[in-house]
Amino acid sequence: MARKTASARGGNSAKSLGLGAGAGGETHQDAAKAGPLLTTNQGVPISDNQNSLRSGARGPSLLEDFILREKITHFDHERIPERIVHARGSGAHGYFQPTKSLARLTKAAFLQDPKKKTEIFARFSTVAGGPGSGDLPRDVRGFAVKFYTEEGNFDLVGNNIPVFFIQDAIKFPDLVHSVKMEPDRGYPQMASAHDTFWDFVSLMPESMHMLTWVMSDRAIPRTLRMIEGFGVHTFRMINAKGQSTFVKFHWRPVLGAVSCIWDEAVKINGADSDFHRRDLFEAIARGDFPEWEFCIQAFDQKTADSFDFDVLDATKLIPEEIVPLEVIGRMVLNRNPDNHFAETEQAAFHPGHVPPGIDFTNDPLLQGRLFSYTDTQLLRLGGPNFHELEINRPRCPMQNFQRDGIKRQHVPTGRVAYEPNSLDPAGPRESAARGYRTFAAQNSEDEQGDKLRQRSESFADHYSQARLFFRSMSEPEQRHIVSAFAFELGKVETVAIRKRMLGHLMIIDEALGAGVEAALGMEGEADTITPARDPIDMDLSPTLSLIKKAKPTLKGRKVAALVTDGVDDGVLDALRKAVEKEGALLAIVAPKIGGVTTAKGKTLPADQALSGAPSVLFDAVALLPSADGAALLAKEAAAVDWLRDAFGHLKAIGHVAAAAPLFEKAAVAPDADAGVVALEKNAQKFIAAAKQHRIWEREPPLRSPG
Ligand code: HDE
Repeated sequence: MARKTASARGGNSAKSLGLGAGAGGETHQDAAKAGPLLTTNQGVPISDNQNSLRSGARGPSLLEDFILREKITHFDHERIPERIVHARGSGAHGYFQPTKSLARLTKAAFLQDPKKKTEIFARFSTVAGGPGSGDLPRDVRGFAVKFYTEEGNFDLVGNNIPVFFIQDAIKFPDLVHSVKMEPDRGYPQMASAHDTFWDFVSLMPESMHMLTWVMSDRAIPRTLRMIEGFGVHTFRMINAKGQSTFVKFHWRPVLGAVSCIWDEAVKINGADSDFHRRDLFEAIARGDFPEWEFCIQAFDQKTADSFDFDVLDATKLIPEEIVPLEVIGRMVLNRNPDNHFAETEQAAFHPGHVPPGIDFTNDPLLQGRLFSYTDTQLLRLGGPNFHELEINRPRCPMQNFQRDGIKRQHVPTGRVAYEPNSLDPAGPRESAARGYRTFAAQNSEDEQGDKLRQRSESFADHYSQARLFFRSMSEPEQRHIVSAFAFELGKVETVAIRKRMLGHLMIIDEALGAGVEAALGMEGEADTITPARDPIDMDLSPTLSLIKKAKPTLKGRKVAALVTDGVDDGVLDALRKAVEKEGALLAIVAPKIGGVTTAKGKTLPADQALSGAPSVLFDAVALLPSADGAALLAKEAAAVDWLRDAFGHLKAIGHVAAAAPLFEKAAVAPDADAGVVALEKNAQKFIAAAKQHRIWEREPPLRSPG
């Protein structure tokens, strides 16, 4: 006997129960009847988007259902191949504006007029993990910016670290294979702390400089709004007279560059693996637009020749103390993507996208990249017409005689698809005056050598700049580098690899090598390694240290107040005012998302519930429970951890006297140090401590390296 459907039986459908549409319970959900017509991709109106075509209500589905097949087929093809590196990325739109005309160095049109704004799209990424991986692994961050200039797109595809692991592009697949998940076991997904990575780099002394950076706090940024960016390679700028100047590109975050503590990063990955992406999106959505200064280090051939290193070697930087940064513009990110896939995922960057006035050097890593990026887009975006996707489309006129190819959008008219031609006099023509002209390098020896596979001797010093970086760090930063090496090497199972790495670290700096040996419990076990060239002691570069150059500020930061019923209105208001005056946000964290009732009986909504908002998500914290509330919180592990972690992560902690039971339970003294501040009388003292970002003096007794 055929069974009846619920509605046919007059059963419990929404309508029969008198419920409004969308209230649930119906067999056919339709929340609203109004709105534009739902159609297939062919524009055919759809009558039912809930039930596939069946032979009888409980019968087999029919192959004939072209609506079902189209919908599922499209769904099955929703993913495109992920980027082999930098797969996890977050993007934003914005603009670039020069601070002055740079005509003396370059003819690039977008750098001539300080009044002119150029549209840009930026994408920040991690390198090793897949698109769904967490935001806080220890990893390099990609910093790619597409400038839609009036003379074509300029892609500056850089990183948040100014040097790279390898000197020659031919090693890149090996480097990436070594850091990605090990092929037999499929893990780790986004971590360098495993044997294959350290095996490879320990056999690759040129990676030592970059390794000291990756083991530094730079590799665990607090937010994407607070990272520096670097073009890495030496590029050229070419002016209207055809003169070339070498340049290194830098991005400097206006909010300052800030990093996490490693334990904090580990916990953020669990508490909110989208922490960076969410932070960027929310900041832009609330009008708190991230901004960077665009800077260059400009220098001539003579200066380049005076260095102890080669400017074509991407494992080297030029200390700012030798060639200072010149601010040439600013970038503001002021618009979130409308669609993550269409924009951030489909964005196709390429270091070879340069307008007239910007040119390359012979850096062998850069030269290899010039090949790779088009090739990768052909695969990812399915053919040669990826430049027609909205996010990649130049905003200036684009016209040529290239034709056809898969997924062509543009419909060219006319019979002429070649040049020179006389049949289409109005068609596009080359221009010797305005067209891109490659700089004819004057140093002809470099350009006319024998064919050979050989690296220049000038690339042979692998340790001096690693030493420069380590020794230029502040004491806490040095401690963190030692800890990071110890953590990573501690995860390496093969003892010989650990010993080999220790050998390199000893050459970089004996204190570094000995510190890591001690932290691993491997004193005296470093291999003896003989460098190809002995390192030299360069003059220290304090500007390499994030802590030394950090300015006290709370701007753009997030402070959390943990409140309970009975929270003191006066203390909370004073705190809120003080925090907002600094350009920071105050988030209310309460035991329940429904909020609390203040001492004066006001309803205070919560921004987040305690269980979902551990203190790792905030830059500074305040504990404002009532006496009853504190007694309850002292029994909540999440509240005790909140305080303990904030203390362990060296954050400023404000509190009221009533919070005492919680402090006792967390074993934190309410006057432990200058960063633990009573709020009742003095919100300003707390603000001053929070502006330091971390209370560094607190760390040594709390945490030993390793
Ligand atoms: Fe990349 N890199 N890379 N890279 N890279 C890619 O291009 C490659 C290198 C960087 O947000 C890929 O579209 C080679 C240095 C960023 O979409 C690929 C070599 C630097 C991004 C590729 C390098 C970078 C990429 C993967 C050695 C810092 C993300 C997907 C010669 C200056 C861009 C893609 C985005 C992406 C190749 C080395 C930065 C495969 C062969 C050095 C920020 O083409």
